[in-house]
Amino acid sequence: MKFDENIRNYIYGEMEPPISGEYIDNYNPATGEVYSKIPDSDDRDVLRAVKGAERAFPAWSNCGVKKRFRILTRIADIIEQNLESFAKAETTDSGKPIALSRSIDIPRAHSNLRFFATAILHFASESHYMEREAINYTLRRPIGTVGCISPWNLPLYLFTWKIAPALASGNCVVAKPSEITPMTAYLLSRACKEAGLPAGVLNVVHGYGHKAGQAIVEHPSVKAISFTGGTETGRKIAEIAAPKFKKLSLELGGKNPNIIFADCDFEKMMTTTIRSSFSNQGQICLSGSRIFIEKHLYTVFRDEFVKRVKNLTVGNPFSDKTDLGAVVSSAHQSKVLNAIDLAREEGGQILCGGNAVKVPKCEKGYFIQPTVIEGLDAHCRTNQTEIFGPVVTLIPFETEEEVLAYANSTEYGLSATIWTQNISRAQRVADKLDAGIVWINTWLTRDLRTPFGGMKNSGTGREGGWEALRFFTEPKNVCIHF
Ligand code: TXE
Repeated sequence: MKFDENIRNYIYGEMEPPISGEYIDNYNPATGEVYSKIPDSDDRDVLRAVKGAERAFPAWSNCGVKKRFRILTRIADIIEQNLESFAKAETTDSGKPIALSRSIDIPRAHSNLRFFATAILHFASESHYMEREAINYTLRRPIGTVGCISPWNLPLYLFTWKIAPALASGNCVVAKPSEITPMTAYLLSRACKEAGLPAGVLNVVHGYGHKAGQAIVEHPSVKAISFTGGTETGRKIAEIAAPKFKKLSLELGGKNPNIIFADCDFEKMMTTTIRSSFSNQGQICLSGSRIFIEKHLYTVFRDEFVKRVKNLTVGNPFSDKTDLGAVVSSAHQSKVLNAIDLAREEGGQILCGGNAVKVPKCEKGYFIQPTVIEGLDAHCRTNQTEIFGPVVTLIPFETEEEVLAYANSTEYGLSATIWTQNISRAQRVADKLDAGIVWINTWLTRDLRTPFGGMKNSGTGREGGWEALRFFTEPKNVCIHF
């Protein structure tokens, strides 16, 4: 599959230019150069996509789960067979190391499709028996046309995480990937054509969030929105969707605590904490950006952690030696560097990193050194705001109560990690954390059946497993009197 070409929308089974005829530059973040063009779509393209979805819905929602299973599995096979092209496209578009695209992003994309293709074969609804009087059974039918809007940090991974359950449960989808990383969603639309997905079942409209994205949210025929992205964007989407009574699933930002007790398995904790801090340049909503360390381990932890972070290689994303590639855009690089400046102003000491990096042959790319900061209060802005880059802070603590108060002090509540060999303490702390996902002695171990999402300003609703299939279906109770 070729990926270095101009992108088209995928509407009612056809690859189409935007009605405006306008395009957005698509940058390679490692070189700072424009390498393709993205349709600058608007409400007219969205309208065509919604009409296409509405035409396709009666047949798709009634074709039977086996047919949907077969087609979604075929799309998964095509992605898997073209893993290398998809991985190259993902790395070129996002700046992430190629090893990550090959081993995580693209395999997870075909797993998402297979997971929900098979899940729908097993999906069942409930019945409620009223002794000798009546029986209720719950029908779960697809909603109709639904909107899926995804971000740039895990482009195809999160795009498929939304569209797979939506399609498997019989909906037709109008989807928009991030305008910053649209290429693999475009390749996916070509894979859908090849796999024989009927026209209009999936429509991919490219373009800006405030234009194409907002038009999807506003359209009265789009009955549910599944969104992953920034908390402010989530708020805007909720403001538009709530008065129209649309179903909403919002997966937003995080400022996740990584809580390290002195009795942890030190080596396992250390290697995992390097990953949870800097994988994907720290641009993962589940990254453990606030590291809390029990006081009498603090110095040992800090010295070893900083030593290992200094050994990480920031480099060309296509090199196998690279640990951290480029951050996703010039604007995002400035945002992260400004956050590091704020940490300095707030009195933080930069133990390593703190600056942009010039990478040979990628001099115009958007690279940042992995950055470790200490000496900041848990309540300062640096420790309360999502940075979404290769930046972590270290904070010592003495008691469980103290660290729980720090951990729960932000507006977010997405995930948390606990490191301890004490099983009672692990469960006590897990129980009291305000987080939708808690990992004990691990990070990012994912079972696709589990509920995924956050508390507080990290979002509403849960994705994954039955939760996603329930979100994308409308329950109807039928009561039969004896
Ligand atoms: O994301 P946006 P941004 C966080 C992270 C980052 C910040 C901002 O802190 O620095 O959010 O990132 C579409 N109506 N996360 O601004 O804008 C947009 O086109 C409808 C956390 O780049 O939220 C894209 O497809 N759609 C996060 C998607 O929303 C709109 C991942 C996400 O972009 C829209 C990414 C609108 N009005 C950033 N405005 C996570 N939870 O993993 C934008 N969009």
